[in-house]
Amino acid sequence: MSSAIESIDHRGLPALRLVTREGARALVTLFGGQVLSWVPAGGREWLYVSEKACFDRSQAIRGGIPVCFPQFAALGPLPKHGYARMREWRLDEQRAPRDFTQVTLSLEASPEELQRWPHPWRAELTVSLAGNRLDLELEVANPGAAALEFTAALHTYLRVDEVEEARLEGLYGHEYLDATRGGEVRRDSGDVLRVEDEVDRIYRDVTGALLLRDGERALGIHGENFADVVVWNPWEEKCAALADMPRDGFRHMLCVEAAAAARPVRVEPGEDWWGRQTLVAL
Ligand code: TA6
Repeated sequence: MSSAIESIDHRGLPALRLVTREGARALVTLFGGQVLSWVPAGGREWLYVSEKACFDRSQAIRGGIPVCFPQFAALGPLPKHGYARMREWRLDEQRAPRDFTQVTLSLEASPEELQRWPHPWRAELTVSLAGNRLDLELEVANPGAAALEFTAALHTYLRVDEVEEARLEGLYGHEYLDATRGGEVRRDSGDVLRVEDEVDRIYRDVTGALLLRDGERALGIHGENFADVVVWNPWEEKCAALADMPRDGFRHMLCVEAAAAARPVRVEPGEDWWGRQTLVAL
């Protein structure tokens, strides 16, 4: 098999199927610029998509890797998690040389969005698939005349067999804002993060790599230029309140997000910024 990119229809949405020579696969929808599936070569699916996710563009797709931009969560005046996850991205470039496949999508502020939030921006998302590795790079340019300030996240829904058995390593000792306690600042005790209740945290200034253990498999997670890591699991009650999640959905997902949330990113006129999340199946 050689590396390839195929344009397909996925549940009524235009999408791209990426494959590599070694057998890694990924699926990206143009709606949301959203990676919905990633199977590393010789491995199993690492992304969670809810079986009740909606694909009719009336709401964001629950799962995969939504792009939250130009606002993370409700940290500003825009709709929750910004505009990008509800917009149709454009395919700008695709490459499938021998050992990897890569697509670049782009999006810019619409006239209606500019009326509500008068800060022009242009975003590019590059998805690169190779062997056991998936890279997402978000680049944001400021074509305007004033500084652009935004928050953002790659809101990665990871699939786990049973979340109570999963272990997330690498956040020990980091301070976090606990959204389940009104944003209270707390610090981790314990060497691994276990999810046994609702978790909604912004870990600040995380520079090292994280390791997620899920049964016999493990995933390396690394962010660059995204200062924060958000960890989210809605747990039983909040999951039941989400119409696009099955009741036991929270047991099979854990969001580990590369984010710029605690402090906005500032981009001067004519400048740009990039941030990346890398997932490596081990
Ligand atoms: O990233 C965590 C978070 O901001 C949570 O507070 C939770 O609400 C989640 O995102 C999902 O948001 P959504 O709008 O997709 O339901």
